Amino acid sequence: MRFSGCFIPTSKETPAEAQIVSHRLMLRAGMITQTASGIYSWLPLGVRALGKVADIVRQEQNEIGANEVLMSIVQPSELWKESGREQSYGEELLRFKDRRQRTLLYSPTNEEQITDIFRKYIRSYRDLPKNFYQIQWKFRDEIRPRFGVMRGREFLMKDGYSFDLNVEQAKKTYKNIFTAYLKTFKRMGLTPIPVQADSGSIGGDMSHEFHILASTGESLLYYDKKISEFDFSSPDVFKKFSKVYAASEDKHDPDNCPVHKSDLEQSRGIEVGHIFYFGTKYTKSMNATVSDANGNQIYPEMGSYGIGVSRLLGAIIEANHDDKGIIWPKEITPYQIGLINLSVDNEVCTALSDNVYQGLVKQNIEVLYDDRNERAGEKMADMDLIGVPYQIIIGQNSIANKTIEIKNRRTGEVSKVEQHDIINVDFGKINEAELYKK
Ligand code: P5A
Repeated sequence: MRFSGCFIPTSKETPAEAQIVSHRLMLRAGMITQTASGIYSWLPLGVRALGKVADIVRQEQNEIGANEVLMSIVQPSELWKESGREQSYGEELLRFKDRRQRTLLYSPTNEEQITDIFRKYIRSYRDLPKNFYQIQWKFRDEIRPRFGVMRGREFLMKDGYSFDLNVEQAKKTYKNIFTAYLKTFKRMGLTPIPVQADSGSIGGDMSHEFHILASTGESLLYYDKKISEFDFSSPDVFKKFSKVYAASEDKHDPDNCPVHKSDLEQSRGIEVGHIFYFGTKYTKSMNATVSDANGNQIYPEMGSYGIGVSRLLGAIIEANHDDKGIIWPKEITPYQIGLINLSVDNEVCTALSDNVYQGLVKQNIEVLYDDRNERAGEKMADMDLIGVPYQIIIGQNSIANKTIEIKNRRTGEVSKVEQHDIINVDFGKINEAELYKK
């Protein structure tokens, strides 16, 4: 994309309302703009990064055989009367009336709705297990929306729901999803810490949260310091992990903690995922049954599994930035390469930049080409703020020295690629694979 044709409203000003760095940078890089308290519109750069997060989540869900659905955002309140949550969910649940005075609600989560779909179609044990997910907008009328997309009222979630024939199978499903979550966050360049958690309004008796450590995190975590040596990529990670103590603030009981005080660490974290096993809570209350092998009607065992897709953008930026701006991990970056033409008035510079641009586009590399007629300093500052991992910088020096400069955004290191023929660029040296190999 040519920057001149993009809508990327960057800003030098530090927004007064933004208390944490990820919120400030998302606003300054022109990724999001506030619509109302806790409600944001996503601008083109934000949409691209959000899409990258969603793609990884989707691939890992498909990998474990989950079925993607897209449930309506608006639900009838009757479904929530059946489960009892219409009352218990409280003020966070946004309700409204349609023209026939029926009460509708904007989904904060969808356990009831998926159970309703399940009971309409699935009647036999032979159809189990089943695992569903969606990537869909939620609304929760949070009492204190803050930190931008971290705690919004409207936010994007991956919510998954599983149905199994018995407790044993359901626990196996839970463990598979636990493992898939670790892999999902790892692919985003993050180091997730799973902790035992409280089930809250979802209900149930087994629950884990996944956290990214950050001083700005809203949650307080307690864990055995051994966890820093833990190998989260081992195949039986759940079993191994169950032996190490790690708990959220709500779950941690200082009087009954199995870890000695001297071995107990305390840190703040951003909750990017939360999974629940709650058995028959919804299948029973909503009378969703299947027949078992003996022809008896039984209630399937359920779990639900959430990833904060929009919150993850905040968490990723909290973990990857410096005083100049964002430093995207390559898996999430909205563009793989930034190309800056420092002298648009110089014909040779522009011809060279255009050539490089077209060459990269031909290789299907997502490139943001700053062809704007702006001051060099401004263009470099914008590219640093936006945080594209590699910048190709072309200016009068490139012509004089027959070199193209490639800057690594994270290290600031500049490497020079020599060109024998300055206009006909040798892309062997500046393609994406070469750059990211370093
Ligand atoms: C699990 C999926 C649930 O809602 N029902 C369906 C279960 N769990 S949860 O913990 O309440 O939410 C799942 C994840 O969504 C993110 N999240 C938020 N992100 C931004 N703003 C919010 N206000 C917000 N609330 C929850 C979190 O990442 C959470 O782990």
